[in-house]
Amino acid sequence: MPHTDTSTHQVRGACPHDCPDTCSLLTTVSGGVAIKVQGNPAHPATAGTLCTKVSRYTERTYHPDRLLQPMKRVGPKGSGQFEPVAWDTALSDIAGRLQAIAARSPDAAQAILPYSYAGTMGLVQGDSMSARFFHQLGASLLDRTICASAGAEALTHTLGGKLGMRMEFFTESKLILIWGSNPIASNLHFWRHAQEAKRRGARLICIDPRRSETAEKCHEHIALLPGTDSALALALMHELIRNDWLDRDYLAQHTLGWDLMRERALQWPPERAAAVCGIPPEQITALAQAYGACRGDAGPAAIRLNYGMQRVRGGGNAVRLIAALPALIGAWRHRAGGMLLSSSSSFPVNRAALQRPELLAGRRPRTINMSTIGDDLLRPASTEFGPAIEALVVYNSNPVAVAPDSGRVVQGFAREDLFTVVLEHFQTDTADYADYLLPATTQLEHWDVHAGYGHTDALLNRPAIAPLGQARTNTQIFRELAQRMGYIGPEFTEDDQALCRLAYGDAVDFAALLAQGFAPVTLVEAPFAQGQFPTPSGKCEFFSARLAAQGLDGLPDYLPNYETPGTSAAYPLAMISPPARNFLNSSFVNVQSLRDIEGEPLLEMHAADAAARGLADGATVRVFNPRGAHHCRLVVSARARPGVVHGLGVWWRKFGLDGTNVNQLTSQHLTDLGRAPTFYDCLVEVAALS
Ligand SMILES: Nc1nc2c(c(=O)[nH]1)N[C@H]1C(S)=C(S)[C@@H](COP(=O)(O)OP(=O)(O)OC[C@H]3O[C@@H](n4cnc5c(=O)[nH]c(N)nc54)[C@H](O)[C@@H]3O)O[C@H]1N2
Ligand SMILES: Nc1nc2c(c(=O)[nH]1)N[C@H]1C(S)=C(S)[C@@H](COP(=O)(O)OP(=O)(O)OC[C@H]3O[C@@H](n4cnc5c(=O)[nH]c(N)nc54)[C@H](O)[C@@H]3O)O[C@H]1N2
Ligand SMILES: [Mo]
Repeated sequence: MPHTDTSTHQVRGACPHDCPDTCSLLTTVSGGVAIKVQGNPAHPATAGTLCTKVSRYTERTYHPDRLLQPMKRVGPKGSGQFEPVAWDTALSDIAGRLQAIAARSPDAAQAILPYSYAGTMGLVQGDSMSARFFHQLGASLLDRTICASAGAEALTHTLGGKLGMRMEFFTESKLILIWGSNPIASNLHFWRHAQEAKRRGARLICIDPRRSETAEKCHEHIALLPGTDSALALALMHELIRNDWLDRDYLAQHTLGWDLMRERALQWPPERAAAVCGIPPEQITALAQAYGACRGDAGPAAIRLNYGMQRVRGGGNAVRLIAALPALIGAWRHRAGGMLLSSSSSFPVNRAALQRPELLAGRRPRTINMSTIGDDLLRPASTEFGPAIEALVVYNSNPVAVAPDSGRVVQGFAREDLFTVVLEHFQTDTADYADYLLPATTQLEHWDVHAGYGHTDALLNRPAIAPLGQARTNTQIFRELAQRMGYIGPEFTEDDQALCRLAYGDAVDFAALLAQGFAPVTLVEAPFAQGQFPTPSGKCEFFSARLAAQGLDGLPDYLPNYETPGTSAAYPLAMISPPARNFLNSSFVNVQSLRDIEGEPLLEMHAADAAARGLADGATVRVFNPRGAHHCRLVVSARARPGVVHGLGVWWRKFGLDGTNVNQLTSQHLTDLGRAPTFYDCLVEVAALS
């Protein structure tokens, strides 16, 4: 039917992407078609601006390659050949396949694995009806470690949760350490506050192996080797102690284990750390002086820590040490002092109401770590592992592109005996391996409610347009699967608006969400000014009895990378693979206007490393290590320091020169805390492609 609706109106929504900014969106709809997506000027954290990616949201939504009907595999596994199939046929067949596995024995459903991450951060389309469905089924549980769990666990064991400074108060800080974070690319709305602080006279110091877009705009850049942040933090403590730049009163009242921490830090003079970090010792002493000078009225000093620095073996310990620094100088006394990695514990989300874990009814399915999906898909049945994985249902994630050690991941997905269902917007690298590929709605087409991990406002997303083609919401797909499986409880028929209301219950004003699209959660301004850390001791825990009880070191320490620069003659270069600015993990890689900006998969390398290998700028190179090889374009760049190369991610493999991306090189080793991947702990060699 042709559209008869010719009106133009604006709909309030929320950006669904995995980014600390969680913007409030205004979508202009004309004649039933979304014609523009803008930042909501009424939302203080968004302030009317969006990143380049999300301002292209209509290009993504109406992309000619959008999946608009269910598809069934016709070619060999992985060939990406499909034919259209009716929804009813697809859903009945999928339900039948899952039921046949589950029917074999009381715990046979563990052979089914749901695999999802944060393609949408929406609490409803993220994991609500899907979780209910898999709980009722008794499928394997998923350990969602791929991004943030090392840092999350570290914060919990130090400060008591994913809590910290409020983003807007960074404008009042006198010194801002931007540590393992590239806000211009990945946290744009924070950068606004940092710039305002700079205008008011604050000093900005960036700690990052790469001379990022952000690093080049700070007053100083400390280009340490990847995975050496703990050594730097210990040496900072050393200098603060040696010079007595301490807030002794704060340490005495509000911290636990200071004597032990002090003793350990005193083993780290700047010269020792400098050798580990690959930087001059003077840079460390100057940093300590700047930080120490911010005690009392001369401050406050703030740290914007981000996830980039925890993707290495010792990532958890590094976050523990950095999160402990503000206590040494009493920075938490001020609302503009302290640190922020994630604010997500500030949100009173009722996950149990959304996900209904009680549907497990006493069963205890095993948990599979999403970061080792490569190995786990290839594991045979055993008493330790349980049954081999026989069926995989993927939604909100693109593991074939984003999970580490893709050679193994691809081998697993290519198993002819694996039954794979993928819910997607596009035929991604993962979708290529589907047996059934189901078209999902985008954020413009469904209801959702959001928490964030940068600012502290809850958001509501109203649908702006009707679902395109035959696309269905994730929730609707799981409601219909549940019905075909014979799950008749009322929890399997609840609609999306009801689920939106459940997410916060009475903890957030839903009327405000409906009226303006966002509502702040209630918080104090300076969370730890009087201590009151939500740890077991109520203090900032240098020493964690909980970690010690697990047989781990109760005190944080420097743990060298699994693949430490300088330890391998064959693979002398450390490779990190932070995001390309115009992609969001592997999302947007297929949006032409954004891919045109990024060009092609690139490897940034310092001129000295290029010269030593006889490589010229623009050469096609082979990047390799024992796990595999990846071909891409070399950029000889001042962004790289000697010994470190940057393979900007996360490209779709199918857009790569040789059908791979950087994850062909990354490993399945896990972090010290949180069982997270170690994407930036990766040695490689680079050669011309002959
Ligand atoms: N444009 C864009 N924005 C994004 C994303 C995206 O893909 N694109 N991804 C989103 C997601 S899911 C996340 S988790 C966040 C990620 O954003 P961040 O948490 O900021 O993490 P990264 O971008 O991985 O890395 C940040 C910086 O850390 C540096 N780094 C790498 N290794 C080390 C190290 O060992 N020590 C130190 N000190 N620095 C290191 C990198 O060079 C990079 O410049 O951003 C979100 N925002
Ligand atoms: N080498 C390297 N690898 C990395 C990283 C890195 O820095 N370097 N970063 C890591 C990090 S921090 C993260 S968070 C992970 C991210 O990995 P993922 O969470 O897998 O994120 P994306 O690659 O963006 O893929 C999300 C997919 O979900 C789909 N999607 C979005 N909304 C919906 C929806 O409503 N319904 C359905 N069914 N699908 C939807 C999108 O189309 C997209 O294909 O990647 C990790 N991988
Ligand atoms: Mo992430």
